Amino acid sequence: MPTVDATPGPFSFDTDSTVLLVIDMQRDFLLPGGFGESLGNDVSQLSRTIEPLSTLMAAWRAAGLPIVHTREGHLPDLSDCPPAKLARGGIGEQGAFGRILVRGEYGHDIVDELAPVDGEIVVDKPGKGAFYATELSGILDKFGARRLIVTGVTTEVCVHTTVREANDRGYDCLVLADCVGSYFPEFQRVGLEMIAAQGGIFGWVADSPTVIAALQ
Ligand code: C5J
Repeated sequence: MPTVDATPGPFSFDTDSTVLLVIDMQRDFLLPGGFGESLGNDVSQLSRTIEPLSTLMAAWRAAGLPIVHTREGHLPDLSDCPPAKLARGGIGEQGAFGRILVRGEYGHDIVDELAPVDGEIVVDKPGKGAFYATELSGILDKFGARRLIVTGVTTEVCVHTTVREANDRGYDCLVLADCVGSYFPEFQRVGLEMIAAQGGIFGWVADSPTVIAALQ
């Protein structure tokens, strides 16, 4: 069984029950000119994850293992947008890459470098967590998943919300520090520490090269 040197301790995973989850690697969060940058954020803090994640995805695909992607966004009429999120503004407004976080718009889709390949599942989610109002649980059941390798953005928002709930649902989650990103370096550091604190209160943390090495 592949084993990764992780914090707070080794993380072992069966290749037939582990899914690579890629959270919200969307143009509007990652690209200069997108929604994230329009809020004053430094998108380079997120885009640094693209290269290591692309390398990991290639190794994961070469091993024949499943990848599930998520995208945060809404129906064009915004009827699925949680009211508090809608009230804060931005969602559905015209941005540089189309209507912000609306399905079908250019900015809502995944960056070119990490585009899903044929057969990979993309879960559209209206909330921060990937389980809320989505079919993710059933998809993971079909894969027989018990463990998740978690990547994507942003560390303290959609990654944290998803990993916390996944942990409650019984999945062991390994979060890859070089493949998750926050606009705020302090949130990145503390967000990762929070996952693995107290003996791994809701997960494990490692870097992607250790996972790739474990797959060899
Ligand atoms: C945010 C996300 N940060 N994918 N979304 O609004 O983390």
